[in-house]
Amino acid sequence: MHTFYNERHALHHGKVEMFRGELVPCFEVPARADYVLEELKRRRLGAIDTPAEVDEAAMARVHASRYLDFLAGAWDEWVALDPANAQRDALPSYWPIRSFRHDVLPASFPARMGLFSYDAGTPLTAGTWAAARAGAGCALAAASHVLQGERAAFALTRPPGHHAGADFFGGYCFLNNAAIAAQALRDAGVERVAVLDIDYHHGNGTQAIFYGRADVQFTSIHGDPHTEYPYYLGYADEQGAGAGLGFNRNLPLARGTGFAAWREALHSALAGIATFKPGALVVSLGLDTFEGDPIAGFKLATPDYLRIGEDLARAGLPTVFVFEGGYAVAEVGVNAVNVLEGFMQQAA
Ligand code: OKP
Ligand code: ZN
Repeated sequence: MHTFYNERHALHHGKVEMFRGELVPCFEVPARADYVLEELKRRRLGAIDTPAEVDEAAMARVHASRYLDFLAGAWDEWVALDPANAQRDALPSYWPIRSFRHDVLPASFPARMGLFSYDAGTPLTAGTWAAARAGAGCALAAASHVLQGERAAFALTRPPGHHAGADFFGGYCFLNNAAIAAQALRDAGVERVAVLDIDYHHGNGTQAIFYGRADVQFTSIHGDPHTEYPYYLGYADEQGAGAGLGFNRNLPLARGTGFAAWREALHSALAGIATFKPGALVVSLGLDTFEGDPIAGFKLATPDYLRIGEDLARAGLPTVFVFEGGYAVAEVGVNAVNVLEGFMQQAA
């Protein structure tokens, strides 16, 4: 399987995230991608390419222009507030919840940080924009590769993307790589695209982007939002709206769920995807379902990821894998590559 990777991911390196009243070291670190890359090479999974510049127009098919403009200038605005900010990550402190206006773009940078975000755990750094754009470029290149007739491709992206909405960041995510890939597949003529999100956390951004649409079906297996991040979305009764009604499916599972029950949910998800008869599948590939993950609660073991890859291959669809979460850093490479290798062996 072909991998698309850009070393610019490492330009996004947050120092701290707000957690329970204190600033703690970031879980989403560059080493995550390094471990996956090393494992891909060690197991000779296939060619590893770095795409050329990202197609801005493809990003703008998913994200609002005022949000992209904000991201492009955010670091410079942060440093302009105080030169000493160059040594600090930018984190939001204010959010316009119910009863506040969202149409006015405040001149204040901190106010705009809050307008375009939903948590204090997602630091914006000097290299965030460059890294996120490079990641989106990898997702687009993987989609192109599949459009050219390849069975599958892998976008090794970070920061992750599935929590990012059309105009907001959060959950370590800035640009929604999976949504950008799905939209590119649609724009290239694939009539129906399925997105399957198997990260531990509900892909609230991806869901929101496609919630009103019947041409992109979103399915997610994740920790029950009653207790798990992102808390405010990901419930089973969210089935889509308007034309999109019936094209959104959430399969929340209790914290502590092991592989047998998780795999039943996967089979149910794949059955629903088959009914949709998509022309392509985008997998938001989070590995934080692993039993050793420091911020998640399922109990999948390393060999289980081979089975997941095999099950995904049995869907028989052209498949774009997009890397999302997974914070047991030393194990994330083996677990990710197990999915890809299981897929390849079953697809062969
Ligand atoms: C991103 B992805 C830990 C609290 C959780 C947000 C989790 C974002 C996960 N300090 N903070 O879905 O893997
Ligand atoms: Zn996650």
